Amino acid sequence: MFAAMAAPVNNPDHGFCRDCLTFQRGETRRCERCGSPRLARHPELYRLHLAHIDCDAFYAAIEKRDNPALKDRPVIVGGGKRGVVSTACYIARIHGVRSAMPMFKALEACPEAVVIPPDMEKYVRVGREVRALMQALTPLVEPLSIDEAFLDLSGTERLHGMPPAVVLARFALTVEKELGITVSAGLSYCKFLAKVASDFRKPRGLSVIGEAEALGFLAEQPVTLIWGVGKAFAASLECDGIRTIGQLQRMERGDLMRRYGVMGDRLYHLSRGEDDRRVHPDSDAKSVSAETTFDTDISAMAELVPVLRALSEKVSARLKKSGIAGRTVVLKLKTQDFKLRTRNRQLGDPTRLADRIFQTGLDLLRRQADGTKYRLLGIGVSDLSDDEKADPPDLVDIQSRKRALAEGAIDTLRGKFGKKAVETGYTFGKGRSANPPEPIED
Ligand code: DCP
Ligand code: MG
Repeated sequence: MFAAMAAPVNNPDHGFCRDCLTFQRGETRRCERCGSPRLARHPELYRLHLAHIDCDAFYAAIEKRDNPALKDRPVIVGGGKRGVVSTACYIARIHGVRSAMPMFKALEACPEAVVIPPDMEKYVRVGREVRALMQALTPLVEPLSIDEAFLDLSGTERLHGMPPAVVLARFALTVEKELGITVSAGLSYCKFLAKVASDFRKPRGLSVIGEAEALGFLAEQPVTLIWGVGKAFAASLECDGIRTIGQLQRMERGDLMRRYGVMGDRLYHLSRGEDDRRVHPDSDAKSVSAETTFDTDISAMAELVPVLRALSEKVSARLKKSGIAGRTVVLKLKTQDFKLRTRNRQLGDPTRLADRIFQTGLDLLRRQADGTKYRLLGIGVSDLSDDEKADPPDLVDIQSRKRALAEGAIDTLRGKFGKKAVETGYTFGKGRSANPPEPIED
């Protein structure tokens, strides 16, 4: 195995085999150990850490796995109400079948194709299994759709005993063995190029775009490669005589921004291979929340408040860990007779602070504390975004500014000495209710 071998160096000759994961010393075209031609070689192979993984012909691959008689036949998944192709296997693609094509056209192109109606429940289940395997590699997994995700593998080399490139190749083998489908992966230094790379040699591809080659590689590509440049925008660029990314590289930022606004800024940076977007785990979540069901129903504020505080802290910890924030605070209550009450409040800015979530929730809770007995209490935030614009200093409310500072200090202490190191006045000494049972989180 890889771990047992000499540490790889950044030498273009020192690749590894994608089938047996053996480190290659020479420049042979086939693996020195197993003879496989699937060798990964690149000058920056062992330096890059940002990956994008995308399953190959996802729905069709699952159908083939579940019915081996379809293995060598062209398979189209689709039909149903919309009458279009969801996806086609790579054999059907040779005949020209593509996603989103009307089914009658697809069958004109490939009359011998086997058409299978989609089984979404099954695809969602397999999508989750793929994701679970990704999450075993790093907590920094940002799903983009049912079959693809970004992974930030920086700092995982010690954990896995091998560099990210080899971790990716091993992951592809594991998915094939355990789930019976194949994936393609792209490895680079930023999201934009990792995603471009994963699409490069599908199916079963592993492609690398290094920093040194980024500019040259991009210069040759059409503008449509840039994330956000669809058909309509490409047409307006074409009107201005711009077809390749190379042309964008020669333009000034101010000029691009004057012509295309915010998009001009994106064109400027991405055309130069500059993309500092981080990998945000779970950013597809619509909300982050925590809730708890009481052993016995509760109506008294004095008992509800510490639970609300503890739950707010859980929500906040999750937001902070994921680098996201929410703009709407949602309070959830279930009455003794199982009636659900949810109350929302939108804030001026997104928040990730336990105290703001708690104070807002508290205000909402007070209005519901009318003697009704509750069996469940939950708090959460929705309207999620990046945490960049979260919690700007409040120039008017000095108290809230002080509390935000205190929370920063508490976070630091908990980071150093563990979660229980600091308890706030709301939860301190409240025993069981200060630590509600493991909350259910969205
Ligand atoms: N999908 C769909 N309609 C589309 C595009 C995709 O229903 N217009 C579904 C079917 C695909 C799945 O989403 O299997 C994943 O989308 P991809 O774009 O990743 O396509 P595939 O995985 O099928 O193929 P590829 O090998 O190109 O990734
Ligand atoms: Mg796919």
